[in-house]
Amino acid sequence: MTRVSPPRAPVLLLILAAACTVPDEPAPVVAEPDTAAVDTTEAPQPVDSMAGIVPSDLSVIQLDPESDLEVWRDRELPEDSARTPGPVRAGGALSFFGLPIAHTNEDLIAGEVEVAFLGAPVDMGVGYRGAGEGPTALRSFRRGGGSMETMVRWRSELTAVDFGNAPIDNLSVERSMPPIRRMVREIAETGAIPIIIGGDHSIEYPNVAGLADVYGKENVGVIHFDAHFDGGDVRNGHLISHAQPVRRLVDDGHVLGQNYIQVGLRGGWPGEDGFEWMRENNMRYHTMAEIDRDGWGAVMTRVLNEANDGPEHLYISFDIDVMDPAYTAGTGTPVAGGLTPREVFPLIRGLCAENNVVGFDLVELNPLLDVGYTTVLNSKQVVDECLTGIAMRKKGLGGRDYLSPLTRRDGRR
Ligand SMILES: [Mn+2]
Repeated sequence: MTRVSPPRAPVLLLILAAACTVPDEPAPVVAEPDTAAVDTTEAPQPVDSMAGIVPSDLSVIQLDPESDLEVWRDRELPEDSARTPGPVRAGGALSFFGLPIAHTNEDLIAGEVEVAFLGAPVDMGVGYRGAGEGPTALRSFRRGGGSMETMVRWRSELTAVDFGNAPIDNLSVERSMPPIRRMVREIAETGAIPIIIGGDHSIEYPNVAGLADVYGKENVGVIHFDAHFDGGDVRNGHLISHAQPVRRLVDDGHVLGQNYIQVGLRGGWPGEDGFEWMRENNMRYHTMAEIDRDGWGAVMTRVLNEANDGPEHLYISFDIDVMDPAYTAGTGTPVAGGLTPREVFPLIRGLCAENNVVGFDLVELNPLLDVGYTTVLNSKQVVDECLTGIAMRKKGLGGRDYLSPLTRRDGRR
């Protein structure tokens, strides 16, 4: 095909003419404004503090209403209609724990899948790049999945798959929420447990809302591990970010406040307003101050008992920054003075062993900041412990204190 070139000669002539101009004419004199001539009879104009910074009629640039906003409508799915539905072996492709890959909910159903991993690579909600790389970093662990403590190997007990990533909008946290919610709902509708790997904490909102779509509003309780309370109010017009999922879930009625349990809060946020909002909504929380005063054992027992005292379905949201930065440098908003792996792992295992866990997320893992790979390692282990707990429950070994007789000292007798 012949491309027709636009005529260029007049443009070249103009450039040449400009370059050949001899600057011998005097510069035009700019008249000084005559202050005496200002018309003072004119009505005073309203003060606009943003004048000169942004045009007052375009302070927010809207999305193009003519464009197709359903960017997530179609995931890239295999078009092989002859393929028999069911999970496909990863065959060396990176997948969570090297698990088989499922593309469609038909695959989940045909494979009688019990646990489906979903990557949700959102990092606009933290305002800093890197958390979006969390799913890829965790997929770099192709093995794992054993527990000396319980002698339960969840990979043998549970049918688990990697369901791929949610198709998010890399330019908008708001528009990334619906596809995640839809995919979580798709997984839960088959009866499988979604394990969502973030991504920043904004994804907790579509995760829990998607489960509430399936199990009913107020029918899911949440245990939220985090250094931060994430119940932030509207900010610059934004109703969702990694600081706001709890506010959204409670305000939108997906979770009843009394069924929302926070663990590990510390540092400077929230102030009095945030704590008063949590109290108004009858939320339960366990700060690091409480843990320091009463000891981890006592608080861990409280959390386990409170998890039993709620709806039939339990969701766990695990922000890796609940752990001390000594173990988790690779996260966007670290706060000193957090939990240790020794405190976290048995509690996660016990919660998942004792309760009907219908979903779990691991968020705020930022591998780009992960000095020494420790955050990826600890993130992987948190997920591992939950799956061990789920497998224990399936085997009837449920119990917060269960240890294999082989691992206990008295087991030698
Ligand atoms: Mn968080």
